[in-house]
Amino acid sequence: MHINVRGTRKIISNVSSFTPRYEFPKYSMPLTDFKGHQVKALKTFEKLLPQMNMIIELRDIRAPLSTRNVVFDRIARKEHDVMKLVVYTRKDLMPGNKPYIGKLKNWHEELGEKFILLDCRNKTDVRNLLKILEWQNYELETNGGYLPMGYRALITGMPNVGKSTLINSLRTIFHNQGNMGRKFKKVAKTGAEAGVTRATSEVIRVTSRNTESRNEIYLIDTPGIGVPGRVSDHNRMLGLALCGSVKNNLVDPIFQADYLLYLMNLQNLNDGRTELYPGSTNSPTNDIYDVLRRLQVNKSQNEKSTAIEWTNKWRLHGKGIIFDPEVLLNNDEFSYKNYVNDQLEKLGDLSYEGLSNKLKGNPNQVF
Ligand SMILES: Nc1nc2c(ncn2[C@@H]2O[C@H](COP(=O)(O)OP(=O)(O)OP(=O)(O)O)[C@@H](O)[C@H]2O)c(=O)[nH]1
Ligand SMILES: [Mg+2]
Repeated sequence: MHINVRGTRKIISNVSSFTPRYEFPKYSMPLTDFKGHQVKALKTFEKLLPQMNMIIELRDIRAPLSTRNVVFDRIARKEHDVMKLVVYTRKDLMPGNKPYIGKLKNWHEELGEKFILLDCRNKTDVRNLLKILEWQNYELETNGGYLPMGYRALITGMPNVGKSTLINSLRTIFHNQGNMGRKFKKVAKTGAEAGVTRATSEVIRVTSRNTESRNEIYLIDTPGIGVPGRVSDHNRMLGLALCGSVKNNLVDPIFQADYLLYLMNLQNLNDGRTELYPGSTNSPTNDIYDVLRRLQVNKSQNEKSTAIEWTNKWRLHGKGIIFDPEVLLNNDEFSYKNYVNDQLEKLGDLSYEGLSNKLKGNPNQVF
């Protein structure tokens, strides 16, 4: 692997002797958080897909590779007519650098995938998504006529990426247009940890018939689907823990904090001006215990509680951090298409019986 570190010395001139780690150790941890209710949801998806006009797959903009689940590609493979749109969530926490978005554009062009970015809680962003759905609906209606079951979109994605929040926001727009009377309440339960939605929802209406369209638009909320162990690895598990896509108590908080430090030091190669942790620009370190000491505000805090507080802060509000080292390493040989094909190959055939049987043994085993 060739790692391009051009310009490093110039950017961090005052700490020219510091070299970040280019690899992260493989600490002992479970490599998956795949659950029984997710197998059930996958079976439901297969049944629902023929009725769908669009699949919307949500991914976290801070971890575009780790939150890309090839299980969804496998399921959609037979449904060539269903349009797919990738929605990167947490735009509000996105690194503010243009090259990053340029990289994403190139990646998605390689695969012919369409994507948009949004903050699921932001009305303007969510309205823009609604406009896309309305446009697709209009196109279908003009070409094929009336859809008796309405225009239907399945909202999918890994756990905690914002699926239910997005549906609630779309529903709020619908409500504010005066379509739902006074008794409006959130339709989908949301929460800051993985696995809040446990079952596939009934259809949720987000537009009404109007002069332009007779087809109403419906969404279906789904439980987040994790990756089976065979398409996971240590780095991915740590990245998913940092964005909240697996239960965060599954991975030791010190490992998570150390991984965050590893990523921050790599990120500083590209932009050494941001103080990502105390002393990251003037006295960077690869020693997590050193960082935890710098973060401790009083003596009553121990290393573990400091690590939990620090990683939680970045998971929920940390702006500008990227959780996938492949994005930060500037490896000239990295190809998104090859990455996805490699994941599909590792996944092999999706046998629900196989997945269910293995889950009966040990929920966190590698399979
Ligand atoms: N900063 C930020 N937070 C978001 C965004 N979208 C969702 N969240 C937060 O992320 C957390 C998870 O949101 P949910 O909507 O419950 O996620 P989900 O994908 O439905 O999760 P599961 O049902 O567990 O699969 C909540 O605390 C939301 O407030 C976003 O665009 N930006
Ligand atoms: Mg949900």
